[in-house]
Amino acid sequence: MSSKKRKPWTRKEFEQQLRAREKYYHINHEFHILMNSGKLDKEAIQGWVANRFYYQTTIPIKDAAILSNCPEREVRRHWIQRIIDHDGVQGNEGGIEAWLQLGEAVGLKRKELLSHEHVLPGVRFAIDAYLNFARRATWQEAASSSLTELYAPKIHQKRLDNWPRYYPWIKEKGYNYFRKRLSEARRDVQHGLDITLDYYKTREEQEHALDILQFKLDILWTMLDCMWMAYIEKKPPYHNC
Ligand code: AHQ
Repeated sequence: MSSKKRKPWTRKEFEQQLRAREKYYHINHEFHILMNSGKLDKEAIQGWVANRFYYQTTIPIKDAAILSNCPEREVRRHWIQRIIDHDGVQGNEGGIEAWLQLGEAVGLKRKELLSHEHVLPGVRFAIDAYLNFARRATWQEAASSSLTELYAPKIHQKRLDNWPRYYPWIKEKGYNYFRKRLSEARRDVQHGLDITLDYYKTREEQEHALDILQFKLDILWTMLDCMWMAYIEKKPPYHNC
């Protein structure tokens, strides 16, 4: 029966459907499985940090796109905190600075991250697709696409639990970002979840929300596929040209 005819999920059922997509979260990608079992070499860790920096710097621009599409002051005054968390304010330098510290902690220079010189083409395409989606989608749809963070606290905790043991060469200051995100992700996700559970009414709309979440899961998974080719297979684009 088409989703047009099926009755909408209850609020609880809808949330369960969103949470059930955790099985596709990139914590299950073999790149992260190798990472969290100590099997990545230094180049792979550095490559991941440098490529993810492009994602981190895109997040506040993505969130500003959502704000620019959102006419509701009540929503904007909450959502704007995400930009502050990443860009920082006087005296609290924020997540992008913390990620630069992570870069230095794994032996990269700040300018290597800021130049995005190590960003793989496929990683750039995936991240740019996320930004362009947020620019043209409704602000509610773009808010829903951030709900992969429902599953994020676990992934930050895994890094904090495993990296010091497996990668003793990484300087301790690099872990500040993951610690910071543990609490920020939980707060952000509650707001994104409330928007999502309120906005999609019919079953068809609810299924559309799941498609948006899957689109974002695909972005995160694809980023790691590109890093796998480059840093595990040692076959970056044009390696044999
Ligand atoms: O560090 C991350 C972060 O700041 C965000 C913002 C949020 C969004 O708006 O899409 N998603 C997100 C994520 C961060 N870290 C990722 C990781 O694996 O460390 C997870 C990622 C997410 O789950 O979307």
